Amino acid sequence: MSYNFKETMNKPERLAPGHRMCAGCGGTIAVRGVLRALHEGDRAVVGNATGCLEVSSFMYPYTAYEDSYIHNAFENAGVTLSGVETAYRVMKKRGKVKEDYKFITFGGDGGTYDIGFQSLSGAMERGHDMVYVCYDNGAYMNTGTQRSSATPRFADTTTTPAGKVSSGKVQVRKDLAAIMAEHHIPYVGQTAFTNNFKDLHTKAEKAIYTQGAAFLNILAPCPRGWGYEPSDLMDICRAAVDSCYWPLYEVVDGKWILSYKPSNKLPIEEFLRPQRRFRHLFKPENEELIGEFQKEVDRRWEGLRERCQSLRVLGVYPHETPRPGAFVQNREADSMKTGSMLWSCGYILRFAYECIQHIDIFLLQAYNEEGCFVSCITAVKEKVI
Ligand SMILES: Cc1ncc(C[n+]2csc(CCOP(=O)(O)OP(=O)(O)O)c2C)c(N)n1
Ligand code: SF4
Ligand SMILES: [Mg+2]
Repeated sequence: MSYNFKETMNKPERLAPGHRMCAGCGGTIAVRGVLRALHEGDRAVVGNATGCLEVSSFMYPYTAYEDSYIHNAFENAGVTLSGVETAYRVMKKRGKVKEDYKFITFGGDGGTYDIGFQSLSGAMERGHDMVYVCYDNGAYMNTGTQRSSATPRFADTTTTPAGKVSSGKVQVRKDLAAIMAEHHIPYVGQTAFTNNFKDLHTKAEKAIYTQGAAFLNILAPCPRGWGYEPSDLMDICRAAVDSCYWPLYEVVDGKWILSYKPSNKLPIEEFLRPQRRFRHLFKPENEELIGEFQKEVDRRWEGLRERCQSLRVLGVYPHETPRPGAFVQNREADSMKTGSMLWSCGYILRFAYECIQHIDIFLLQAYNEEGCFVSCITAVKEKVI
């Protein structure tokens, strides 16, 4: 379904106001965004590992959740919801539950990358019909910004203080979305708050409505721990994505798909400079550390692009999911537009095959990421040449 910002934002809130998260907290925005992707009328059971989100949105007997909610320890957020989902399936089979439910667990990066990793891994591997959502603010924020395995290298945290003897965290961050993709589950998505929340909404909807286990990793900036003005949230997210520090991608049934390629890749300084946790990197004696940060970002970005192996197809369709009927109706208007979409080779061939059922000749030129012509696909009726 196409994305309508106004309609989406006007949906009734399932995380009610009145909770105690900080103003401008990325965690809350992530949760509201995911719950908004539930179709109206659908019920959900929400699980939540301990962390800022849990202590601030669920203080027994008060709750900010409109849906059923289970507070979990760090260690068992994944497994708790997998157990509930199993019980639900059994009760449904026996006719004891009539309604349809969705199962969504939220965890911070500390609770997900580190302490709850084993129960998350198990739940995903067993293939429960649930979504695990990590809101990644890159540290144990609730207890005072201690480093986690999601904390980026060189970040100043209370357990990796930058100063005379240290330049902040020593290690690079773990790539949890990639690790989850290696579980070969049906859906993995990595997203952030950009483009009017379209990427977040689309991926959350896919994750919730994909049958089987799904994992979402959401960049959730924390103004307190990162050290920036809450009003800069969207700029920080944009810089994270446009510098390729936080690439937007998904892995659908094992197929890696890049959701967005910046036309003008920003230097990493644009992401680092507005944040107090990286302030020390801008001292003259630390200049080379920014270069090291950049190298790591570039290395990972190249690796991701290789995994996605997508072709850029010029000539964009106004619809998110190309439909042959629409192609026929809009082909003239489309050919006037410029832009790009990233499609895999298999998808293009399938698309060509579908189109040719409706039109006589299908002609498509494919370009690689550098804009070089790669190949031309011509299809005449039911033959793809
Ligand atoms: C096993 C265990 N260790 C430590 C704690 C203390 N504790 C509560 S919240 C928290 C930080 C959670 O960090 P994260 O999961 O990243 O969520 P955030 O607070 O950043 O949103 C910690 C360490 C705990 N509750 N349980
Ligand atoms: S400390 Fe950070 S993560 Fe925690 S509620 Fe405040 S802004 Fe959100
Ligand atoms: Mg955290």
